[in-house]
Amino acid sequence: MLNKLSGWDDTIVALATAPGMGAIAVIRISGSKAFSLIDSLFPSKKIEEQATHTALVGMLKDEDRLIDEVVLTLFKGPKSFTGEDTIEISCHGSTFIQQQIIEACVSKGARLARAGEFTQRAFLNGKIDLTQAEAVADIIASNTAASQKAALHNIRGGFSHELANMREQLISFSALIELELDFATEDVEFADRTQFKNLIEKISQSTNQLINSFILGNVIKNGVSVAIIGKPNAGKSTLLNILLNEDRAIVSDIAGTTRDTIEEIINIEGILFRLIDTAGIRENSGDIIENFGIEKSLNKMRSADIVLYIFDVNTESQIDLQTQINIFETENIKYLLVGNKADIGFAENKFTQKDIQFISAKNNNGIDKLKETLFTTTVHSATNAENNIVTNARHLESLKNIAASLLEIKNGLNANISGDLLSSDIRAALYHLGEITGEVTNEDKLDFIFSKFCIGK
Ligand SMILES: Nc1nc2c(ncn2[C@@H]2O[C@H](COP(=O)(O)OP(=O)(O)OP(=O)(O)O)[C@@H](O)[C@H]2O)c(=O)[nH]1
Ligand SMILES: [Mg+2]
Repeated sequence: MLNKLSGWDDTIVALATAPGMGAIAVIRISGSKAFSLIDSLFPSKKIEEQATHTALVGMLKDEDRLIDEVVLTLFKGPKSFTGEDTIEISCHGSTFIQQQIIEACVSKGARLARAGEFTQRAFLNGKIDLTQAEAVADIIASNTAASQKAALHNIRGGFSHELANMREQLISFSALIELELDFATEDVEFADRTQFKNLIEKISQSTNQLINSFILGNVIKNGVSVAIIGKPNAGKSTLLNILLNEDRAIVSDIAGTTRDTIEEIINIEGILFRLIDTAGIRENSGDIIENFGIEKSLNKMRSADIVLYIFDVNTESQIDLQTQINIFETENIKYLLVGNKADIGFAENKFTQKDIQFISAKNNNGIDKLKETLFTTTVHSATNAENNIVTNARHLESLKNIAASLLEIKNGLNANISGDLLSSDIRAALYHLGEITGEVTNEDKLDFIFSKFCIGK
């Protein structure tokens, strides 16, 4: 597979740090010519005679022209991230110097790296598997503690270990079944069917757990959308402001103040929550613009991950509240009930519904508890579990295919089908397992996966 990729033998160069000016910048060069190439730009030491994992300080020169004083860090293949000879040049952070160094490398025979090409080489050289490569992209993109934690776990191979385990067990059974086929005339059974059934059951459970973890994985990666919904004047905008800790939305006692939706992000314990303040919902307000706003509120209500239904405890009737709950239930919308304006005296037993969070948005009462409930209902305690979490849609697709193949195997075992049919189902499951870690993949797919990286990674 390796030599089919175009430009695979080239020595590549790219800026590894963020573009723009900084105190220092790092430029990375990888490939068979990395050492000889830098040798021609670094007169003070013979690079090729240095030990791996050493750092050298000296002047970088293109012929007679001085470029910068730099620190070179040398990594000889295969003991490098890419598995090839690699040099990292730490230079002064001016964009001019960065460009000069990259140009000098290109003039000596390097090529500019494509997005993700360093990580792609690490994968192709067997240094990491695909899930780990994709975790590199995730960790660069992670913007909360929780998403960083999930990506780090995958980079260390947590997810791959679980898959490798499944694969090994399936392969050993598949080998026994294939062996039976060689002795087909003698009607022997090397592979204990009951044991095999148990194994398939166990693997199905792990697969399903991983599939379910995607919902959580998605929350960690992309955050949770929260629509604040309610009648006009219920206190939606007041709640948004207090959650954000700033006067973001206009608050007034005029019903129908908020017309358009307002979206802002807060971070609760490392998870991003996208709060959406909406126009108060009432039956035909008679105002065209307000009606547009109401229409938008209803759409937000249906597309959000969770709805905060906020009502004024003094004016909401028990029946109205129940009608609203029924709508959520029939439309399968996840919701929390928030009784606002609890600072004005009212009898809590006015409502028979359970799990109402009573708050005063105006006086900042019950808000911390509300945040906590919002967090636990959407993220639940699993974020801290050491379970593997699937955050990648490509992995989810393969896992679903694995689950389907496992079901075929299970049905086959129950129907006592012949060994050769069974073994083709096992091969299908193994194929999809390999798809995730990259043992089975094609070039187009690889290019697609790595193109999502940034240059220099
Ligand atoms: N007493 C009391 N008044 C509140 C509380 N929260 C909001 N209010 C008042 O209720 C009125 C309406 O508040 P808003 O936040 O604008 O209500 P809204 O739900 O955004 O209203 P629309 O945008 O018109 O749909 C304002 O006068 C607020 O000061 C509360 O907890 N207690
Ligand atoms: Mg409002």
